[in-house]
Amino acid sequence: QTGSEGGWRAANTASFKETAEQLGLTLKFYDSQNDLAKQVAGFQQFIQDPEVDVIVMSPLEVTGWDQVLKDAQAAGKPVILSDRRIDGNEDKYVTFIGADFVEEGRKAGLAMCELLKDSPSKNVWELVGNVGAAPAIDRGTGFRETAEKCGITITNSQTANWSIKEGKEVTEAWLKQSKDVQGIFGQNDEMAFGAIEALKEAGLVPAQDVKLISVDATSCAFQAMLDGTLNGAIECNPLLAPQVYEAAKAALNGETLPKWIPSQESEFYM
Ligand code: GZL
Repeated sequence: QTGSEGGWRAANTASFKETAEQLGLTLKFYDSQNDLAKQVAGFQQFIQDPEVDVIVMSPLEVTGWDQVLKDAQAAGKPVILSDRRIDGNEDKYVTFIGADFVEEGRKAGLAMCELLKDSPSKNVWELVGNVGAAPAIDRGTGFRETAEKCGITITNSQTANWSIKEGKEVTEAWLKQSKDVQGIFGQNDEMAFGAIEALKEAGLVPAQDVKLISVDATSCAFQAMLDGTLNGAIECNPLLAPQVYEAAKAALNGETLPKWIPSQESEFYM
């Protein structure tokens, strides 16, 4: 697992632990503490571990996997990517089970266009996840595809590493430079929550003076929409374990699977 950076990750980890128990599987869990070198080391540990039959990974970044995937293949251990994709190496993993992050970005852009349709100015700030992570790269791509079509200008974009703390710090710094912002796109809920705190402290009314859209739709996002501080949340489904364990069983039975099994998701508005 990547680590424990927020609500989405907690739900994703719970899905794996609870479903393993229900299915009578032995789950060995390695927390990479959001450190790529640690995640590679954990991967190698599982390759060496004679009790491990299948390796499931949520890759922190899209690159850095060539060697360990070769080693896993040589060791005859099927690899399943959960949650996040990687670049290339399609012949070295069984399947990727996770969301279409580009589509999530497109949906966020369309939602922001709708929120700003009567606004003469359409300056939007983007809080980006971990640099190098598939959801960060792809949500940014999708958002630009649709937001720029309705006249939105992204006047600030910077990583806040999926966290409330950095989402607040980055937004505070931007507000010191200018308050000419009509929307903020948080690539996950936690960074949007940080922005909401910063807006309030700067005397701006979140979801009114400045519209906010985030991705994940964790329970806290629903609370923020009920509180009237978040305009909308694009769902990213963390409950992937049932599909992943099904794919693991199929892989051990020598079945061929599609290279990508998209997770099912929707969007929710205040
Ligand atoms: C998305 C997942 C992302 C979430 C963030 O599938 O990888 O990682 O959107 C989490 O909240 O940090």
